[in-house]
Amino acid sequence: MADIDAMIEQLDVILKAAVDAFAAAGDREALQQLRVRYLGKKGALTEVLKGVGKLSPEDRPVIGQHVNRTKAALAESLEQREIELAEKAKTARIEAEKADITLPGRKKTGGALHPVQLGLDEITAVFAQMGFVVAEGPEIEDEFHNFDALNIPPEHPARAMHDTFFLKDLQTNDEQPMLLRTHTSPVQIRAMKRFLAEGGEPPLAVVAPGRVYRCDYDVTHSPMFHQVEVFKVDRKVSMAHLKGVLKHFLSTYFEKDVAIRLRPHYFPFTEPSAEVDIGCVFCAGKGCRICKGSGWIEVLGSGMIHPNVLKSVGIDAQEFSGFAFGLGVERLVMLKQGIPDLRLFFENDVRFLRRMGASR
Ligand code: 2NL
Repeated sequence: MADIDAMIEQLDVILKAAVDAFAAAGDREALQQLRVRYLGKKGALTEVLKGVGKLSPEDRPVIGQHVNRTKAALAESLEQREIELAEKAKTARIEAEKADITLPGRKKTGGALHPVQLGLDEITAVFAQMGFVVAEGPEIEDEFHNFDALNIPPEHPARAMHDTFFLKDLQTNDEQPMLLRTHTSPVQIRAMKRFLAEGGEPPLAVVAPGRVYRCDYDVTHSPMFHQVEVFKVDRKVSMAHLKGVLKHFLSTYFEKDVAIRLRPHYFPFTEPSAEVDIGCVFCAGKGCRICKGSGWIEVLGSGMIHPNVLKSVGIDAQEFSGFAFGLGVERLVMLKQGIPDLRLFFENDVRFLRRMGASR
């Protein structure tokens, strides 16, 4: 005969061990395994029930009651722990997803225009406001538009001086060498030709901004830089018109009344030609390191369009005349913004670009 007291004690031991194990279970999976171990078909309680057959008939209902009570206690304890663990998991999830709403926001850094692009736009706008039509053209050019039409014949020393990048694998049908334009003058030539082809008659006033290329690279030269060229053709256009436009442009761009002077010079495409100086914007003409003590700073080249240039596009040089000038954008931006070194424009140091660029 099995001992009923021993069985009751065994049930108590199982209950106590189970309650301890439930408390130690760290998550739902662990608890599920314990449920199988204690309450499952092959669990600890089932094991005890197997011994019931060995009891006397009068003891059997007694132990049955005990087993049922233990089972209920186990289920109760298990359910309690399940609730606890669910609560714990929820708290952990909230903790993990917690956002610190007191943190400062991340500032978005917007883009900015490159200072050279900004200068190009500003300069172009001054002329556009005066009524000059904005024209653009190809950066890959032929010798006719870059040189011949500008009174620079094949053996002219100015060709060599332009340090041209030739594209030897790119030739037009008539075997003209192709090149990267060395100035924006070909845009002007194309603009004049198109205007006349469309039946236009002077006056014609054009501003041509854009990238140009010269095989030249040192402290003051970059192989790619920017130019703005301007011309006006009409009857009776004179140096006086040139000087008036220059004075208005330079005073507007530098945002003050700048003095200007014209010095005789030579360009193949203008006659007469003049280099243009402004009164030094750093020392107001007193003489400083920037203007090398002269009080003047050279800013651009200009002149009256050479009759050969007018002829090359089919304009009667007896009836019409024109002024033209060209300027380097990098140089003008450096003077206006006090930028000491050309290379800063091309290094793309983001600190320089943020400081000098214009946010849009
Ligand atoms: C300089 C000098 C210059 C021109 C450009 C020009 C254009 C045509 C006809 C005649 Cl279509 N001239 N352009 C004239 C004089 C000077 O540029 O040193 N630029 C940076």
